[in-house]
Amino acid sequence: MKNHTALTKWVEECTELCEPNNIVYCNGSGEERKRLEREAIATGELIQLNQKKLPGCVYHRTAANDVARTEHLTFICTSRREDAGPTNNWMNPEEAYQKARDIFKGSMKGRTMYVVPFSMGPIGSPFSKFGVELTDSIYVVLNMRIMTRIGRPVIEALGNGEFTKCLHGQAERDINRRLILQFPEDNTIWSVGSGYGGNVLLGKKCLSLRIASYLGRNEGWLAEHMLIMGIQDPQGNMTYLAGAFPSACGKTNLAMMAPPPVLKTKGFKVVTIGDDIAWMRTKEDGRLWAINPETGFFGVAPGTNSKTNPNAMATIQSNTIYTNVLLKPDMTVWWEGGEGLPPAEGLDWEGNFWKPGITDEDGVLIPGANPNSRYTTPAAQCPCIAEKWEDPEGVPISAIIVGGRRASLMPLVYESYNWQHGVFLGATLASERTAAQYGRLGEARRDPMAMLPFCGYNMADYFNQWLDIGKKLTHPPRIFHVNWFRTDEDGKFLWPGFGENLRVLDWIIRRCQGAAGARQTPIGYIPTIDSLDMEGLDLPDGVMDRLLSISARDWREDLKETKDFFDRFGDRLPQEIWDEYRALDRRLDKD
Ligand code: O2Y
Ligand code: MN
Repeated sequence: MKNHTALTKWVEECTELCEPNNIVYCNGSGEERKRLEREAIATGELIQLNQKKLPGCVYHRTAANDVARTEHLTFICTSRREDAGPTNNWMNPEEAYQKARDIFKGSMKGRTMYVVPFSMGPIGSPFSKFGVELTDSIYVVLNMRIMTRIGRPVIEALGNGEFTKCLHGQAERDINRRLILQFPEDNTIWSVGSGYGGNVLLGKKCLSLRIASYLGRNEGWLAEHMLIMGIQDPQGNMTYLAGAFPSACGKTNLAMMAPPPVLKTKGFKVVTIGDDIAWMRTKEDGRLWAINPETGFFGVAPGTNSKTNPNAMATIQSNTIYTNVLLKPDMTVWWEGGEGLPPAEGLDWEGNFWKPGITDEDGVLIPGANPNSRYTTPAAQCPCIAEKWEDPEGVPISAIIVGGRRASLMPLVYESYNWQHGVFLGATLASERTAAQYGRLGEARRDPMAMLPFCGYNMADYFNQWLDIGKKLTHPPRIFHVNWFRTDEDGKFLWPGFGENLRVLDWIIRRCQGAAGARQTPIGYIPTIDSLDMEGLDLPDGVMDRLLSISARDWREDLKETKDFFDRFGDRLPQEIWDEYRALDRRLDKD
């Protein structure tokens, strides 16, 4: 590592700024993991869990003000504001470096700075990118070794080559002195003042989405907030799908879904390639190929149990880092919506005594686990991990699915007319906020391709990038929109979701094979009722009709919001997107 002159110089500069007492170059070995865990357990940064019941698992709590990504403190720092676009927070690079420098200055005094070389994507794959994260947090190092490929093999492959410079410091972990800064023009990330999740595991959202989307634009590929899964049909054909869903829409559950018994008996099998990020390239065969650049899952714990996600439950039984969940007296863990009944007592995510029904001074129930508590777990341990999940060539994508939480408007599933119309579906994607997110509950937030918080450049140019990629594809994936969250008058979900979603994916796959029926509507192709395999699922009469219905009046209302959103991009919005907008308007008028 010390032979890489640019790397050495940068480590020296960061050392001068942060003033750590020690520098440790990580080699990624098992020995190193054990040593770091021991050190962190000794200082209380980590708590060792019950090694009989949860071998290799540890527990961590973050500061109470540091439990989720902080979008309002996240900036794209480009020389020109318009290159970040109207949907990103922007800061001038010089100002951003100066502000962060003031917080980083001397912040690692008395601490160790770890140097973590990592690869996003299999080492040696044409898709992959290198990064080096400097951090003063053992928790971050241990998470990075699960979520990415780290250490000696990376350094050997990196040689003297390009890498993303990622500097992370916890500093005071004060929300008023926290900044998550992406400098796409410098291939650099600076994150200071946080110790949690997407803010600090810099290979994830910061590199694999914000920086990578910018690199992808310049190099002609796509970095997307998408799961990748494979579905084997009863004839034995494997079809790969990529899916963009905003945070809190169940991407991990979908990526690892267990087929319902009837479909399993028929021979359906689901395999997982990734649950959060897809890097996609066109190849000479005219198809779109994708890899998951990560090696682990950083999943939300609450709501995860052996009914909602048996594969995730099996994965997290060993070698997992649990963050901000409830700690049980037997040194195992629990969370709301988790396995079995709540324990009689425990320590909550803030370390306070907890028992079921305990309330605060205003009578509000106190949860045992933070709603955004997480597990970090190796993908290789997942029982349904795909054989090809680390294939350096990736997998060919036949269908792209986009979807959000919509109580009304959006049918269960519909298919776009073609690639350009599909890009319009992605560009107009919206999702209603849940209690776990900032903003007004139930309000639909526009979240194009689920990339709103993650696009490293102007989203108008991003739509153009999608259109350009389409021009290179002779066999483009078909693009679909799904909505698992449509409700009745009482707010109850009409569709059972989870494993039953496979019925919709089966229809999507058969559409790709030209073998499923559909009716043409103003918004796209909607399944005919008899084209979905509903065997073994007895929904009340009329429910399927409601799930597949559309209201031209509601769609016209929605078009007004789409226009307001698109107007924000001014002249930069591609003409093709306006063409699709007008074509939909016309089709709705004719209806
Ligand atoms: O709150 C955080 O820091 C994590 S956010 C996250 C983690 C894993 C996968 N996706 C997300 C997301 O917000 O999309
Ligand atoms: Mn995500």
